[in-house]
This record gives sequence, structure tokens and C-alpha cells, in this order.
Amino acid sequence: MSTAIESEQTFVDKFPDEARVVRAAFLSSFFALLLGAIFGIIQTLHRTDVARIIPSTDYYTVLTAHGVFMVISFTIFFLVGLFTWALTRSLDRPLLNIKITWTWYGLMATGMTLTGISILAGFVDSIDMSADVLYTFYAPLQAHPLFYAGLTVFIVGTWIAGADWFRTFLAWRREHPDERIPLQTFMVLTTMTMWYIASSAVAASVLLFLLPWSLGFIDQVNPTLTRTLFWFFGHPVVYFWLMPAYMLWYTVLPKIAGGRLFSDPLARVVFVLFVLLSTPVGIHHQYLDPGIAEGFKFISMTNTMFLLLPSLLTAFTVVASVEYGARQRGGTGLLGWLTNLPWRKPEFTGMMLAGLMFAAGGFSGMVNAGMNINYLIHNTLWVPGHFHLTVGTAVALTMMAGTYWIWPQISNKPIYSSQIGLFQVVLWFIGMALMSNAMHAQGLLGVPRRTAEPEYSGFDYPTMFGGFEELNIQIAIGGTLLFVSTILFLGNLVLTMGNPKVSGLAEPLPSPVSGAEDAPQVLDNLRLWVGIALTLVVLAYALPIAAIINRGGLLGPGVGT
Ligand code: HAS
Ligand code: CU
Repeated sequence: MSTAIESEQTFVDKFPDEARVVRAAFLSSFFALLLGAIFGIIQTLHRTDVARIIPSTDYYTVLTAHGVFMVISFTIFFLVGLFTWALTRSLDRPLLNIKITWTWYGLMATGMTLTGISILAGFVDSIDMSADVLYTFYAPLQAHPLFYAGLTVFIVGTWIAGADWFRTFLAWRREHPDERIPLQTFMVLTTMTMWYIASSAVAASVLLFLLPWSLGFIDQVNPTLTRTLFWFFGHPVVYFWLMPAYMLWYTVLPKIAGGRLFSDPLARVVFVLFVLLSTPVGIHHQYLDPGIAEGFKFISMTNTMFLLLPSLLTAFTVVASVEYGARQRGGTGLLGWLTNLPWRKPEFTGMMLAGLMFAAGGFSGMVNAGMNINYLIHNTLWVPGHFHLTVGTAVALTMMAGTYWIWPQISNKPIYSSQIGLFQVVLWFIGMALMSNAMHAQGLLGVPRRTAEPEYSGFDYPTMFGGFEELNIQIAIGGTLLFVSTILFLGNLVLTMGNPKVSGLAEPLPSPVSGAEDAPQVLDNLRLWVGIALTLVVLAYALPIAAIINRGGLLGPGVGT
């Protein structure tokens, strides 16, 4: 990893223009987090019948708003902020043209505002506009055209962001022809490569089918086709959320722990594996779709099992780096080193708790991925249990924890209160432990997801520990703690923004124990990885998509064959 900023300068001292973009992206992200959290608490209390402040007919509007603001807006705005910081920092050079940078930020913000308006309009009966299509927005659910148009503008914004980073990287390459790509830049470029491949399918789905259908230009679409195109994108998008967290675990967490990243080459291998394997697995969301042959599902399952590898490698490398840090701080013994870690720092404890929960979330993902056992949990509350551990904790909690470390670097303002921060991350962990465990358990009882009033009263000794109603209480308490935790996070940040600027906050990142020079050159050959990734995508998707179109027609039964 580049030790770019060796001086006492923070990021904002050195790159004030870029720091402004990073702050704007983070604030957009946190605004979405606030909205998402409000809809989250409404929904938790509604489903569990603790408090019903909205009519059940508005439930899907709430659910769509919660999903879109959390997993599309909060996560991706954070990603573009973090990547702007990481690329500039690790290349140690400003972006090529800051006007282009503001352009993509503006497009993303405009797009998301339009989509947000189309969703929120669903609450106003007098407006004839609704977009209750959930964050997975595939047919047969149909949204107002503004919803799709906004998403399109948002995604185009992310594409231009990627181009901005690639161009800046190429400029750096001309200045440094013989150097290895700095690790953080490598992570940005590989993640964006994956994103271009993945988002091409959702762009095709929206532009060719959903938007024309919503505008009334075509009468019908082929639902299996739009679902398949969605999941072509829908699986890799989960790694698009995860990669910023991995970047923080690999490049920032070891430093906070007092050590250094254990292995730069292994980190590169992990990101390359994500480029190769993230996309040809989407059909694991469609094991129960009747329109896809079993054999294709089996191929997707096999690829998914290979895809566990990069995360298992990450578990090893990250824990090894943290242990190295603890031993540098005087830690000894088989597990005694755990006491030599900076547990009082919210940025450390938050990321560690996020990692710990990801181990559980990864395990429930392995269960999901098994074709036959998936039949047990598909469309039950188990699945939201799974993704609240993964995106809702591994990603969200790491982003919040990372903010405690990175915000002073991009603003020269120290965090208002580390104690509140520490309390906040622990509260998130407790809230999520309650909520997601109970969601998994209800899923095993057969309680469906995406239902306003799952009526299971009288089922399975309701008041008994582990019964439906007792689990509901755990979900409601957990959800409430998560809401309080979010408010504490945002409040702490607002108070931080009111702090006066100080100097001396710079925290340069150390180089890894085993550095880039130990990594085989071929790892940096992005063209090669793109070639293999596209080949795997064609192998996994060409035949199923051809079969779907052949059977159901390009535009649904009877048309377009
Ligand atoms: Fe998933 C459904 C399979 C990972 C998100 N997933 C979802 C949905 C979402 C989602 C949002 O195969 C619902 C979509 C919908 O609305 O319908 N998922 C997997 C598998 C993985 C996986 C195999 N998912 C994620 C991640 C997500 C995410 C990451 C978001 C960020 N998922 C599925 C399947 C479904 C599914 C099926 C469809 C279910 C259905 O039927 O609908 C794997 O990538 C998981 C690998 C992870 C590990 C864990 C490694 C452990 C680590 C911990 C390191 C420790 C640290 C510190 C740092 C093997 C890296 C620890 C400290 C200590 C002290 C120990
Ligand atoms: Cu998936």
C-alpha cells in the first residue's frame, strides 16, 4: 500500500477539493440513512403489531422506501465518497477534473431525489404516482416512469464516477509507468470493473423493458426475463456494498489495531476473485423460479460455493492483521492478545463487531445458497435476517465505524464524542443480534417476508420462548435499538460538524507486512480478469436467457418471439 500522505497533513489539507466531494457524498449517504431508519422503525413496529401508525395499505410504500434509501442510496453514496478518498489518497494525486467529479455527484443526487419523490408520492392519495415495487423492482410490479428514470440517472452517475477514477489512474500510470497499482486504487478499479459488468444487465432491463412498459410504449414484458436480468445485477450489487467495507477492513482496520495489513497480495487475490465470480451466480436468487432449468441452477450453486472463498480468505487475513497489531502492542498468548486491542475506540470495535456478525451472515448465506435447503427458507423472514447481518451490519456498521476514523481526516474536526460512538456501535450489535436472530428463527417457522400483517397468532405456543410472538418482541426491541443507534450516530456527526477545526489529526496508513512487491504482476492485469469474468458470465447466462426468451418471448407470451 502506498504510504502516500507521510507528512502531518490530513487528507483535507492536501486535497481540499476532493475532500469537499467526499463530505458531500457522505452527507447524502447519511441523509438516506436517516430516511431509511425512520421507515425501518415504522415497519418493524407494524409487522410485529406493536404500533401501527400507517394503514397496512401503505406497507409496501414504507418497505420500498426503507429498502431503496438504505441499500441503494446510503450504501452507494458512501461508496463513492470512500472511493474518491481512497483513490486520491493512494495515488497521491488530485482527480483530473473536479468539475467532472461534481457532475457525477450531481447526477447521482438528482437521480436519487427523483426516485425518492416517486416512492414518497405513494403516501399522498391525491397524487397519481406510485412506485411500490420494492428495492428489487422487477416485473410484474410496475412503478411510475419517474422511479426508473431517476434510477437510470443515478446509475449513469456511478458510471461517470468510475470513468473519473479510471482516467485519474491512467494519468498516474503515465507518471509512474513502473510502479505497482497502489492497493486502495486496485480495490477501486476492480470493484468498478465488477460494477460495469453487473449494472449493464439492470440498465438493459430498465431501458429496454421496464421504462417503455411503464410509459405505455409496450403492453407487456416477460417477467422471468426481467427477474433474471435483475438478479444478474442483484447478486453482484451485494458485493458492491461489501467492497467498501472490505477496503476499510483491509487498509484501515489493521492501522487502528496498531499493526499493518498482513498480506497485500492476498487482498489483491480476493478482489480479483470478486471480479471473476460475483456475476455468474445470480440465479441462486431464482432457485424457486419455474422458468429456469435445474441444471442452470446447479451451475449457479457451484459458482456460489466457489465465491465463498474470497470472504473466507478475508476472514483469515483481517483477523491475522488484527492479531499482528495486538502483538505489536504487547499482546501474548493464544487468545490473550485480544485484550491488547483498542476496544475503547468506536472505529475499531464497530468494525470488529461488524466482522463478527458477518461470520454469522456468511453462514446463513451458505444455507441460502444450497439449492435444496433454499426451498425451506426462500421468501421467509430468514432472508431479511440474512441480509440485515450482511448489508445491514457487516456493511452498515463498518461504514459508521469507518466514519469515526475518516471524518476527522476529511474535515480536520475531531469526533464530538468517542464514548457516544462506542455506545452506538455496541447498541447496533445488540439490536441486530436480537432482530436478525429472531428473523432467522421466524423464517424457520415459515413466517413470510414482505407481509404487513403476518398472522401467526395461536401458532406454535405463541408466548413460549422461541414462539412466534416472543420472537416478534425480540424483533421489535432489536429494531428499536437499531433506530436509537442510528440517531446517536447521526447526532454525534452533526455535533462533530459543529466542532472547531484543529490540526494534528493526520493518521497515515502504514505499508503491509507483505507488500505489493510480493504480489505476482499478473494480478494487476485488469484486462485479463475482465476477459475471464465476461467468459464466465456468458457461460452462466447465455443459455438460460436464450431459453427464457425462446419460451416466453422477448416481450412476454405471444409477442416478440
Ligand atoms: Fe446474500 C439473499 C447467498 C453474502 C445480501 N443476500 C440476499 C439478499 C440480500 C443479500 C440483500 O444463495 C436478499 C435479496 C432479496 O431481497 O431477495 N449471500 C449469499 C452467499 C453469500 C452472501 C453465499 N448477501 C451477502 C452479502 C450481502 C448479501 C455480503 C450484502 C452485503 N444471499 C444468498 C442467497 C440468497 C441471498 C442464496 C437468496 C435467498 C433467497 O432464497 O431469496 C456469501 O458471500 C457469504 C460469504 C461470507 C462468509 C463469511 C466470512 C467471514 C468474515 C468475517 C471476518 C471477521 C472479522 C473480524 C473481520 C463466508 C469475512 C472478526 C472478529 C472476530 C473477533 C472473529
Ligand atoms: Cu446473492
